[in-house]
Amino acid sequence: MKKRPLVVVTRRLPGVVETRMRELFDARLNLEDKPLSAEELVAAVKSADVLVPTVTDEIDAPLLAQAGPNLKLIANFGNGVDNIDVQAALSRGITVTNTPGVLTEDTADMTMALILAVARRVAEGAKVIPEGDWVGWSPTWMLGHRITGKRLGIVGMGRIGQALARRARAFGLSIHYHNRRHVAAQIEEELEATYWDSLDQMLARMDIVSVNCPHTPATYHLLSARRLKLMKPDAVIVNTARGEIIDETALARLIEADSIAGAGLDVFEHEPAVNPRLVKLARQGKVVLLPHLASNTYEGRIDMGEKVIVNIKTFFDGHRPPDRVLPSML
Ligand code: 8YV
Repeated sequence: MKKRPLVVVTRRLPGVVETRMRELFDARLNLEDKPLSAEELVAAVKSADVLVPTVTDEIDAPLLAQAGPNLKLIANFGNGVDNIDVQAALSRGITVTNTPGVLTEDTADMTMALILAVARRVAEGAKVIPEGDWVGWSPTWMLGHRITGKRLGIVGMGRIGQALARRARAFGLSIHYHNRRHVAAQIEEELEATYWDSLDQMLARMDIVSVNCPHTPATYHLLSARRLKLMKPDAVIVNTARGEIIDETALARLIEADSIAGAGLDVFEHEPAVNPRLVKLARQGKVVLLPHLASNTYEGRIDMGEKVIVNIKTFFDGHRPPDRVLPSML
């Protein structure tokens, strides 16, 4: 009988996914859900045939240098692979896969929720009654901003950017985007989307900016202090991609100075640590902070697990796994 691959999973996954993994593989699960220590990660890469990490595991080149000869596949439980030094893995003959597609709609929903939360003061308003502070309706109290008729600038028009654009159109926003290249003409037409070759020029004209590109060396601090300063003082920015794409300190400074009106952030540069200046701004109601929730649905997590299983299974059956991460994607 063919030996079952030893699969080390770094975090607790939904029950049905873990059960299926046990049926198919020699699965080493993390039932306590305690992130692996540096030593435990080294032990995992030394012994495993497959490592299943998540965004909370840093799979860098020094760690991969200690990998045993059996490690042939890193099947990431997640879409973004910025937690993995993919080049280092590929150069050691290790295949890397991710879980694209199944998080798209959930992430776009949460991005829209953040846009509404910031513009219409949802988070701030939701605290008033539980805290016993409501004295009654007043015509000028707690006003937000209308989003219908405003301009949304999407930075990164991949699957999630496009799913956001579809939702935003239903809310009456006009769609603008900056991307490495144009999306297909048919999609551009359907979304009535305006392509901006220059990110700088787009930023200067948008009412709402949404970050939806992957974090790669090329997008680190893409929203730099200089670029953030180009935004209109009444504009807001939301980020459900990766914290590292925005210079968080510069963003906090510009919101404090009323040079940007607000922000809705689901991701942070140094998760789970969050810049105290942003926390203070959240208390003041200028920003809405969510703890990396954008893809958190029961359905999404099971779909992600299914993808991980299919990637491992096809790989060990001698086929090309469907979600290989290729150097051209980085
Ligand atoms: C996941 C994400 O929760 O998939 C991604 O890239 O950012 C998240 O939605 C996380 O990555 C799981 O590893």
